[in-house]
Amino acid sequence: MNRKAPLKDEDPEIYEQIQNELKRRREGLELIPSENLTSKAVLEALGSILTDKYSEGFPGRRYYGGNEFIDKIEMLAIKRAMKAFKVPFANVQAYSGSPANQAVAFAVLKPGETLMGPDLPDGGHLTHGWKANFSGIYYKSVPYHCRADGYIDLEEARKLALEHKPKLIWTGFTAYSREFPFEEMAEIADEVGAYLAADIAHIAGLVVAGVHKSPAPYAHIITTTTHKTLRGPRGAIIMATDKGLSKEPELGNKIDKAIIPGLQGGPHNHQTAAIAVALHEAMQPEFREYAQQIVKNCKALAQALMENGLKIVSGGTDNHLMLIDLTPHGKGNGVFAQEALDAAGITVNKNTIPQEPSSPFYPSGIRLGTATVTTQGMKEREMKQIAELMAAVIDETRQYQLPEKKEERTAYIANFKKEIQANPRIMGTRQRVKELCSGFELY
Ligand code: DSN
Repeated sequence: MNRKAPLKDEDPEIYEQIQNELKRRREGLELIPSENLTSKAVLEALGSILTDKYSEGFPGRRYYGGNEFIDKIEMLAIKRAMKAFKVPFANVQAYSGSPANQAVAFAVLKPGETLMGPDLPDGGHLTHGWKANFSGIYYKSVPYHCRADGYIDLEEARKLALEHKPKLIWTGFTAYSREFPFEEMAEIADEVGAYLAADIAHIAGLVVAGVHKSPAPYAHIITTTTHKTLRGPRGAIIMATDKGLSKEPELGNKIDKAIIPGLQGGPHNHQTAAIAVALHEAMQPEFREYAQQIVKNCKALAQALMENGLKIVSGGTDNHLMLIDLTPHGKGNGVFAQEALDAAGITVNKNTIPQEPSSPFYPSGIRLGTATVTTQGMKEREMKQIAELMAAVIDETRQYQLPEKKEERTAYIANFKKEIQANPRIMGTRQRVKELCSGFELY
């Protein structure tokens, strides 16, 4: 072992797989809406010596010595978060989005109390109350849904809130392509005296850039990851708004305490520094243009996909993502579309659609977004090309239908994958994807 050797000499096996991943990204289109490409500066902070330091506690009150500079870094991250999201309190220590949401529940609920959140198959997150998650096990969870047209069923949400009187209501989705109705959800939360927590993980970059309405005037608490449209490292921020602090002046302290000693130990200081860098970048004028282009690209892609005969949930998008409803091809066909697109070098994820007729593991839709390709510099012209490439690939999956009998599915899908690899139209598309990507730099 040589502690000073570069990775490629010290651990060639890991180095090789990183190079393979880089090649995969260079030759393909990354359309997963929760991913992005961080800047060199973010990567530099993330790969820095800060990873070595222990600093349990908060700036000015740590359990370890030697935190003079760590304190400055964390304060910069906190101040930038407060400025970017226009809030009076921010905690930047949650390791990622799920722990952030867990900390919110821990801060404002006692075990067994009631929370209400968007149901997972309708675009909610595991931590919004899903039955197999801590949020649905340790708390009484009341899920609300989307209507068949893809929009949130606010009438149902209000009815459920009045009936169950939740103490915490989540708004915010991982697979919702329309503007989040913060104002309407706040009316419901206020009517029953609940905390309203807005999980803006997906749209955070759009909110900072002013391209999506901010939840700050409406919610009491805001959580976000930092690696989606915000284009930072993996990580999270928990914020309390003015409205939140007037409901509960101790809300910030409660959130801090939920993080440590409640749930976590030492913060990841390299991650905190990289979050600070990403927030600095997100407040530059170029980032606003970037966020505007994400949405323009997404609308152009949705329109072109519909012109190519595909069905988009809710008939379009207001943000960075959309869902393709594949039920016209068959129930549970998301798995075929994801695999075939993967074979063609187009990365998306299979996803449930509102009122899903199949299951989360074999869903009937795919989810895609434009944050990454926009970072690469692609515009509306490329979105039209991507739509044509995707439609050609999805067309090749029409002949496949998910077997009704569960025990037949694994073999059927294995055979489908084999046939896809030998499909000339899909392999031809793979070549065209590679050519398209060669004109756009990743890093
Ligand atoms: N896994 C994230 C997403 O893809 O949206 C949510 O946590």
